[in-house]
Amino acid sequence: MAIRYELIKVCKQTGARLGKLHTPHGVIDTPIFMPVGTQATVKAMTPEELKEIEAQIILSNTYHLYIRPGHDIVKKAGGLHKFMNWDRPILTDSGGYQVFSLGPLRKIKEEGVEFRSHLDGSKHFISPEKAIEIENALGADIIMAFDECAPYPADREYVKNSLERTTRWAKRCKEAHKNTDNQALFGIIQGGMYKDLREQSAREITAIDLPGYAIGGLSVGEPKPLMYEVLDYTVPLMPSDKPRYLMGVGSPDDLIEGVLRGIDMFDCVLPTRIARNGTAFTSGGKVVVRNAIYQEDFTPLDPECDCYTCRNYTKAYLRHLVKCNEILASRLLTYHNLYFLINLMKNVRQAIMDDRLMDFRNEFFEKFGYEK
Ligand code: PRF
Ligand code: ZN
Repeated sequence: MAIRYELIKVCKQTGARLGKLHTPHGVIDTPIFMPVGTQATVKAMTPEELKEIEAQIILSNTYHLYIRPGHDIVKKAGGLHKFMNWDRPILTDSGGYQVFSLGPLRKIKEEGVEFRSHLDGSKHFISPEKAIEIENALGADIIMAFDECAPYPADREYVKNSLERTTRWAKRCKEAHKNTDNQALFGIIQGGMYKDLREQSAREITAIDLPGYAIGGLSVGEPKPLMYEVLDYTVPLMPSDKPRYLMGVGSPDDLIEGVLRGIDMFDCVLPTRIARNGTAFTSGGKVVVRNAIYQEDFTPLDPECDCYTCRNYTKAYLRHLVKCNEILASRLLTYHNLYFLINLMKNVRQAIMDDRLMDFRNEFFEKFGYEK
């Protein structure tokens, strides 16, 4: 077994879980937020900086690394960890989601997905077996099954077919995955926004014995209350002795709402992406740094934040960098946003330890400016 989930305690106020995930590259505290490093780099951050902000695990993408530089090259480099100089845990997403996002560039068949590269239009085919072959070559600690994420909205018939195919593909992934001692394969539950289909998918996917399970197909444009409702009835169908991962979710409110419902792992491009367009998460809510009101604001981005950016720079300076399109703006804002979410999760874990996660949620929402 590549990984082991250790349940530390359950919050008496909410039922949220505090745990540890033991992996070949170290132990992860859960609930955890995983920064996204799509192309074997968390954009604008060195691995040393990621360690400074106490990132414990990062996510990378099978599709992108397959297209460029090619998984054979990464394998020759000694695997993804060595290639990118990151010695802590890595999770690779299977490429299912990325390939499906290509829209007209792809064709779904029972055997797999035919698509054209977003770079040069060249033709490729990824099957569940191929996805696992690529993920085995990359060598991440946790690898995701090749799934299909239905769009939102989608009709029942479409979602049912797609979730049933996802089940068949998950079985093929398990069959193809040989490196089980070093890499843990997670299954992905689909089923769109339909209760009975989520139940069917959860039943089918968790019947395949795997070291962890994820919920896919959420945060695809549906209203937040609908996502929370799907979590309300899906998470209880997942085994409590294994990690539960909510894919592609990472706004501060969604992280807290997800943990409240029993989720242990999250990833999202949101903090790094909005940093690069000049937006910061702060304890008082989102700050659009470019805004003219910060022209002469010589206070830190977030007075309550202890990160390198907030200890050393003012909003006026950051605004100047953003307006000039300076690389440092991206670096400093990415550093802060990731620090903010990692610190938020640290506080969430402490609140679970102290049996006060609901109080923490309410205080956080009040300050951040979310509606209760
Ligand atoms: N499947 C996979 N990766 C994903 C998703 C999914 O459904 C999502 C959905 N938000 C994000 N990333 N394989
Ligand atoms: Zn900061």
